Amino acid sequence: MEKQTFTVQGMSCSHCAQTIQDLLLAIDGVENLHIQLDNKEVTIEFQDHLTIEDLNHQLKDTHYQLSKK
Ligand SMILES: [Cu+2]
Repeated sequence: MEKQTFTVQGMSCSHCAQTIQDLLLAIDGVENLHIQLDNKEVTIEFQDHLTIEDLNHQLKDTHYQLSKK
């Protein structure tokens, strides 16, 4: 299990945060997450087989993007 914090580009309000949370939690292997809207960050607990590319693939139809801190 990995626990990593990413910067979230494009997240500006609680609606964004909810959308991002729903999309990321729908990924098989994402176990838990915590969004800090003020810092534009998300901390994600996920299975080792997942990469940041997998996480961003789930966001590909949105204007949100994760980047490593
Ligand atoms: Cu928003």
